[in-house]
Amino acid sequence: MRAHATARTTPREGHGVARVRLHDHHPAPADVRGEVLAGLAAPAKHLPPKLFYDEAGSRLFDAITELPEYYPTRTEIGILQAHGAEMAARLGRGRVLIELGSGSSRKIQTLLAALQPRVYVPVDISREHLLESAHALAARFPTLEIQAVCADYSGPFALPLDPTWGGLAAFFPGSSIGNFEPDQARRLLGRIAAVLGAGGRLLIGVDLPKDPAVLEAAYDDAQGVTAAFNRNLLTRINRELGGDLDPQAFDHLARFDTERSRVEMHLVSRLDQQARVAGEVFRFRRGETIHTESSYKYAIAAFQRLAQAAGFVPEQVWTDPHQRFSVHCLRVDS
Ligand code: AVI
Repeated sequence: MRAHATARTTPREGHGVARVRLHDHHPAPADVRGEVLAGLAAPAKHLPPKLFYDEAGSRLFDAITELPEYYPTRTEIGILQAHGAEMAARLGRGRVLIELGSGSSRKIQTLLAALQPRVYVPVDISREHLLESAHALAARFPTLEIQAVCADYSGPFALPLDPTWGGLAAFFPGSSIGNFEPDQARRLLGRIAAVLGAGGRLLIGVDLPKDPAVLEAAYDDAQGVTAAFNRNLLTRINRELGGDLDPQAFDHLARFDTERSRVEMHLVSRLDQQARVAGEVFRFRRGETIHTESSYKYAIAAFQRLAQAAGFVPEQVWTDPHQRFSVHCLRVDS
């Protein structure tokens, strides 16, 4: 992240006075080439899951959240709707609400209605996505002050916070924390705690471990949308790095590793083959896999231990009636 962020208000026709201010930290573009070449050259091949989200991948992910098998999104929304008032009481109304990753508009709208914050600070790496959702919310909540921050929250980040705004609360939905390795997750939670300061609160959605058949279906749906999402990684690499990987020569695989409590997604080579990426040749044996994503599932006590190691005190946790998903309220220890 560059030292100096630029700030500007972003007027939009038809929305009256814009209440959206953009703070652009100009997040460095990912070193796609370096990460892909290193991942494909490793003895256990792997690719970084953040590469899923190009335009086509983001559209496929939106479609995943609507699938009958993919329970997390609708379950988390149900929890927010059922317990919004209690969450607002914990987090405090009329405060500053930071959202990490400006993702599902249904989730944030439910929370904004319950919390009625005085300032909303969405943080997202994609400038277009950030502004699009900020302006949509500005139209829906015309009195809300929106300070949108374009930054990569998975690394060190600072926010444009005015001390007169009072207490801070953050929202990190979708079990996105599960896509980080536990060590990285602890470090990320530690950075969030540092941004919030003593007494600040974090509301975080965390997927729970469950029957492996339910988990594996959620990541390998009958319509093949998740398989397309997984293979799109290869299409993106071909386009951006100049490659001739054949996405159809790889099978989509999702499996739950009970010991590590994580769903792993892989692309499995259907045959002995080789492909060229950015001028380098890579060989794949039949059955060899490229590990593309881990999605950790944390039991309530396990997640609370992780949060405590990062400087939080667990305050409350809400789940759905089937114990599929959890939403934790954590307070930064003083
Ligand atoms: C974004 N993230 C929390 C999703 C998950 O469930 O781990 C990504 C995903 N991968 C396949 N389906 C959804």
